[in-house]
Amino acid sequence: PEQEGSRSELLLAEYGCQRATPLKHWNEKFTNAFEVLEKHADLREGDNDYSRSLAFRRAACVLKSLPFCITRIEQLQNTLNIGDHCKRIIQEIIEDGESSEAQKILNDPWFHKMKLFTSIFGIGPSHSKDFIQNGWSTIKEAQKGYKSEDWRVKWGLSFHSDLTTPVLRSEAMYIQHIVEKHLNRILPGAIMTVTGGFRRGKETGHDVDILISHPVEDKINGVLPRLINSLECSDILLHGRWERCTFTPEVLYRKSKLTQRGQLDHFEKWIGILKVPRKVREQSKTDATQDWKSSVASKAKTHGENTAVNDDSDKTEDMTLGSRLGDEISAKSCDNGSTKQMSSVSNESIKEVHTTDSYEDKVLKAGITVDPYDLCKEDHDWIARRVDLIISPISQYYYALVGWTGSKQFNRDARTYAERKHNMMLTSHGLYDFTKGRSIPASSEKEVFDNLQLPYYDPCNRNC
Ligand code: DGT
Ligand code: MG
Repeated sequence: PEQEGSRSELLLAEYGCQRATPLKHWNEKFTNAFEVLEKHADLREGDNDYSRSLAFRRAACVLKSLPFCITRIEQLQNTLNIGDHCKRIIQEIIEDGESSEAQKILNDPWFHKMKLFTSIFGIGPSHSKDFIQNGWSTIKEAQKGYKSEDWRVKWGLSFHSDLTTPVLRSEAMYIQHIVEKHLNRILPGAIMTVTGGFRRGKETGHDVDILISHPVEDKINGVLPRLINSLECSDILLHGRWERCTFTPEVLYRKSKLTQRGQLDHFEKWIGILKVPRKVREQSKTDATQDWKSSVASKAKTHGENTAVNDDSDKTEDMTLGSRLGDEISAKSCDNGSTKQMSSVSNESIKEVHTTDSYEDKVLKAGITVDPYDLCKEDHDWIARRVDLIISPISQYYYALVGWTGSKQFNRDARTYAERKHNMMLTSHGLYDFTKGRSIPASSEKEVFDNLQLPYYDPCNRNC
């Protein structure tokens, strides 16, 4: 597509939440370098000092929202958030095609080891540094040498390969489809949305984030343990942890420090690991590519256009594909009686075992007997996938939807913007106006933006 406004010098708004930031943009050669620098600063400093990594992220965020490719540094003279250091890096990339500082990091074995170890679910920079101190440089060495009682680390180490293989959109849709079927049986009329990167248009992700609610305020109470129990009985659940809701009204106006990893919320949630049949992945790759190719080809033919920067023609294909595969696989597994092996998702095959235990007791016990270290040695026709299920009452749902859609930087900027510009506090639970001394409700995502006096940007333009 034509680059717009390449001749004009843009005065960009100060905060990322005030600008449209698409996934695909014009300045990848710069933002790729900034991503390396940001990651490096993040791994070095951790939560001690994230000002350096944030400076790179903010600069990248500005470049992502420019509707043209930077060719002269003067084009950035009116932009905020790009400091002298970042400008020097941009200048070097304009002249030499790459950043020597980013290249130096990419040639540093420490950086690669840190990236590898922090890719283990449950392992952060400080443990990774210990691993390197021990002289380890491979996952095998960490698996052999590190014993942890933390369930995330046990699963993260045993299923490292599965959990670091990017989740495809079709797999996310498959998981959505299954959770939806179980949920609808337990609570008809419940609403759920796949949020996170997939909602912003990403084709792959590291997990699947699902936000669940019900149009009637209190109806969602008590649903999550039943949902987990139902998934557990259908043998698609590997392991996870259920967290109770810790929300109190003070959460809405009690100021808490934003950390690098974001602000933790107080929703009831389940953080865990589900199985997805490998078939979903294998078939989707070929089918989705075919569907995508033919859809793009026919589009180009009829409209005489090429792929737009934000083309989402493949998403619908993959969504239907995910659900179709979900149904096909469940039908097959019921046919041949192998319901135990495959995720059984047809309504008839959803089993919920009622016992004298409370659902909470059942959920707390669920999966404890499975040892991931033994399980990972067997051959499987499934792949382990990280899933977050978040429960929100409808009164907080649209704030939760914005928060759980992200990106993290969009959230950070929106929260700082709310505080500095309007003396308000934005969280995933709501928006509190300190001047008026009350919280402001929202009954749509658009209303969240209106309440913040922000232009509405759809999720695919929140990729700061
Ligand atoms: P991915 O999964 O690698 O494609 O990336 P995202 O963007 O889906 O990131 P993820 O899955 O870590 O989180 C999804 C969004 O939800 C992210 O924009 C920030 C938000 N989020 C994550 N964890 C929390 C949390 O504990 N509390 C709140 N309020 N938001 C969170
Ligand atoms: Mg995610």
